[in-house]
Amino acid sequence: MSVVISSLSKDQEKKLLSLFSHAKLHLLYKATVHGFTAAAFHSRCDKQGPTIIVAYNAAGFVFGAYTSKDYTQSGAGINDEAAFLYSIKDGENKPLRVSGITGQCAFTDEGTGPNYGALVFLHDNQPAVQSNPGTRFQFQAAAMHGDDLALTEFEVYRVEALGDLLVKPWRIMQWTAERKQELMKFIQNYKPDIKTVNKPRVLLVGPVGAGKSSFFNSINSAFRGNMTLQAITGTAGTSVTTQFRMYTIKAGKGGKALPLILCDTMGLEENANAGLDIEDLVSICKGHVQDRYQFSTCGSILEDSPGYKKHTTLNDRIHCVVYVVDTCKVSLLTQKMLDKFAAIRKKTIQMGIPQIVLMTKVDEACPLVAEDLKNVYRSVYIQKKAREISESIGIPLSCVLPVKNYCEELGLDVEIDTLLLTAVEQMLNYADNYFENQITDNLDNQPEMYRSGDQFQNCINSNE
Ligand SMILES: Nc1nc2c(ncn2[C@@H]2O[C@H](COP(=O)(O)OP(=O)(O)OP(=O)(O)O)[C@@H](O)[C@H]2O)c(=O)[nH]1
Ligand SMILES: [Mg+2]
Repeated sequence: MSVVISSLSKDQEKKLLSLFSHAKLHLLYKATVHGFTAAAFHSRCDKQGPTIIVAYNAAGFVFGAYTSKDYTQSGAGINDEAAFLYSIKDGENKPLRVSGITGQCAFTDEGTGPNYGALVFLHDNQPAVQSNPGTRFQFQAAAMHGDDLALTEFEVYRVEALGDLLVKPWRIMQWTAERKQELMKFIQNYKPDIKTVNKPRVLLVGPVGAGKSSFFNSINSAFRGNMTLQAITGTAGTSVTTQFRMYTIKAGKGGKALPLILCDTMGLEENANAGLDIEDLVSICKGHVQDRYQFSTCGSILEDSPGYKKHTTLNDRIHCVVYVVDTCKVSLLTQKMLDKFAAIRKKTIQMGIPQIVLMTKVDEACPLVAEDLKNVYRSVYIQKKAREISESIGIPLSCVLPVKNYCEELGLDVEIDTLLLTAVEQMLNYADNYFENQITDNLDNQPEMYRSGDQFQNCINSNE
């Protein structure tokens, strides 16, 4: 099968792409190969989503039409505010871009060649265009196509958005200093619903280099008010973190410890005997592994191993598991790694622990987010990655939280903090769900478990 090659020069393609914010072109149809007929056009271009027509003439013009809508041969006039006609002429830097006349439809979706009123392509199933400036689109014929209506080539490309911004963010955030303060207050004043737990324990699990240790450092920095590097971070072939660490965070230097323990682990590796061991992870979740336990590649922690805690209470257990994943690598997760996630998920579900996904490095993943972190919930690319990871790990999209860790900054940033603290808020909310389940399970046996006088106690009393 021969490969169909685009007739666009590098310069023409660059100019064409400059009409979009971040897009990729996929050639669908080329008339000199597939035929200058409406039928050939429809067989390859119908129901392809956003497309752009690229017509060439001997006068050196490359011109055509973009629509964000499907061609379906419905016979109807199609309204499309995003549609435009354009022209690129050799020697001119900026493409001509013509929007539709307000209130008029962009094209007639019929079985003929694409009919934009002012430009009708493949007119009479010929390598020709009919030009009627003023019908739906207004332009100077000489500027659009140099009055040369015979086509030397005619192509249609699918336009795939790479990193466009959604008009409406898929999650609403307030990026203000007040919101950051509100989140800090919520975290500082948080109290588990259950008496027997002092501080919820949140476990960070994920592939090597995903940003687990950096997340702790970032939260620590946000509360300390300056950059901290308590956990060692960086890149190496294997996990930089080799010890199990349980970190407490202080509200300011010398301040009170927050009601939260972030547990950092060695990175996951896809090979069976490398990286964090699943049996170790189960022991951690059950509270048997003590702070600073040195992970071993020779085997999992045993009852008589140093650092093994035999007798545990609910307080020692993990109350929320956070899968930390690098956004740039979401599509690159191998089946072996996904299988590891699935095995961990199965164990944590059995233990009834809530789970969420932290998608780190959103700044590296999308240039629009690197430019402005407030774009994180407007970036089509980040949304796509969040959906992808939600599906591949099997965790609802509502439990996927994109973040940017501190890695090169010298000072704090309200927007970075807001995103990070929102993730912690969610972790505490999910830990609460775990406690609520414990309370329900123990309702008849241990009523003294509840924190008296709080909202939850009132709720239980009113149901009695
Ligand atoms: N740009 C960017 N870099 C990040 C982000 N988070 C982490 N990094 C960088 O990614 C690298 C790895 O981060 P770590 O926090 O050490 O990753 P880890 O998951 O603890 O890795 P192991 O302990 O080796 O398993 C470091 O160089 C960090 O600076 C982020 O959100 N954005
Ligand atoms: Mg680490």
